[in-house]
Amino acid sequence: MSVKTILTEPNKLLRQVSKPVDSVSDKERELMDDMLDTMYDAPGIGLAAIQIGVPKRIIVMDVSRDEDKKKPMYFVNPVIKNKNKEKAKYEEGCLSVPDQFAEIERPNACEIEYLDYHGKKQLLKADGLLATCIQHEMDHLEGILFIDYLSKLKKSMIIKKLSKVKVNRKIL
Ligand code: GNR
Ligand code: NI
Repeated sequence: MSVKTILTEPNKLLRQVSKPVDSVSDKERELMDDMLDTMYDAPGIGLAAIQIGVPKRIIVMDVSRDEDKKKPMYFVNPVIKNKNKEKAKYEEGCLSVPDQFAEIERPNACEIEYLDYHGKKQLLKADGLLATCIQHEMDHLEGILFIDYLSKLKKSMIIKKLSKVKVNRKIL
């Protein structure tokens, strides 16, 4: 179990499409453990494997926001089966786009089929924050970031800011 470095925009790896996992073995479970450590350390409510540089279709989440009652969730090869036609707006942030937030509109509920920590097939009905977060994470598997939904101007301003922050970090 260890905390990994989270990649931040601009970084080409974040734009890679992640590959499906053949089967959930100890190697994948070790990765999921590291992802969960990294997510709690950040702290965040979700993390996709590509955010620590691993292009596999694996996501961890915990939307419980309760230090004492942790509810880790693991998703391998998730597929959205059903999206609600109704939309909801939610103020989103991303560990790979540090300190930037924007309201993003997405289907307010969805159904996801996936393999769990033990490789067992599961179906989950999600709404509210859970639905928002799983859709945000599944975008990462396609190389999509929430800033891609903003206007060209807003997006380029954010990327410019993040590039400057990176340069400053290297100098200091
Ligand atoms: O920690 C996170 N919070 C969050 C808030 C609103 C919508 C999505 C998220 S996911 C984010 C962690 C992250 O970047 N996951 O990829
Ligand atoms: Ni994110």
